[in-house]
Amino acid sequence: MRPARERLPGVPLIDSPFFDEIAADGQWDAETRRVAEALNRDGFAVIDFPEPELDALAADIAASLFADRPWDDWRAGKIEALERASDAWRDNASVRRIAANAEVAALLSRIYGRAAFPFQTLNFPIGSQQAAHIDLIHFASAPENFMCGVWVALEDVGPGAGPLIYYPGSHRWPVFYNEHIGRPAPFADRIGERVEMFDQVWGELRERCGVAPVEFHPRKGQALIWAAGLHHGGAPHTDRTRSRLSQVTHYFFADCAYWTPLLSNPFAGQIGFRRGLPDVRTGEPVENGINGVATPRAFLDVSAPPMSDARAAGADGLAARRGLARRALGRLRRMVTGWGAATDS
Ligand SMILES: O=C(O)CCC(=O)C(=O)O
Repeated sequence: MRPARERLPGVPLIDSPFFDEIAADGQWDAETRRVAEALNRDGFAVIDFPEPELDALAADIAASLFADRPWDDWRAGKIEALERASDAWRDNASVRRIAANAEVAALLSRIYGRAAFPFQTLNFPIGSQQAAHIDLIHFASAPENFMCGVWVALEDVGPGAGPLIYYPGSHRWPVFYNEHIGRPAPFADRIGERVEMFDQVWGELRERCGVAPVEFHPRKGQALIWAAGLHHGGAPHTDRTRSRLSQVTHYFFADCAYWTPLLSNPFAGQIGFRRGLPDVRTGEPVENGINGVATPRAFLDVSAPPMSDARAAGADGLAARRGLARRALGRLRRMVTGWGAATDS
């Protein structure tokens, strides 16, 4: 029989039905195996973030990203939240250095079986207080589950300081997308429309499964890796004498198509592919493709979620989409077969 690692190249090793054999085959060092087993079993793993300069990076992030937030108003209860910093890696070398950590990428690559790359960062000055959710509705891959988050505490986080929460084992629960919950795939510029439908079904699922949330109370420098399907969020930040400086870096893995289920209904022809997805380490875009075959541009075009103003402009949305589809399929056919006159460009 083939070695267990080679049987399903399109399934993350930590999700493989042959995981026990993979974990026991001696190719992982003890720490890699511990992390892989925790992710396989629980959907999360805690590590010490391998960055000797973390204190200095944390101090720089606090000063350069968050010093000018209205802290006094928040502490006095005049405002409910302080804005997080999205994709600060583009301008901030400390955020980029944490996201680009080579040891973390190597660890993730070993346990998933494909090369990991960071594509997004979020930095928080206080607890996100985000309702529990799964990242998969924002960040999906085909083949599936080649995505994870690495959340690192840039200071000690205790009860009351809006800690991260998670539901152990929830990465094994079924994953629901628009088509399962009856949510129409929205226009590209209305991604948030009826998103509460997901909150509702996830809440019902958690109640049905009877799993209680666990708070993560890390010391500075501890990190939690979560699998794409793990239900997680942020607890209320009740102690306003304390901040909750932290960074999450989101990772995908090589040789996948990357898409946004919130914007998609694939078999109705709408797929929110992630185009121009950056590799944080280089800033270069990562292309969509599977098994070494690039997703054809015409397919990316024809399945792209339309903007709502396609209708407002007077065009019938469906007719516009059909015209686009005809032109794109013509291009695709010519690309594949070399057949067909170039009459439709
Ligand atoms: O930091 C938190 O409280 C939650 C972050 C989160 O849910 C995410 O990045 O997906």
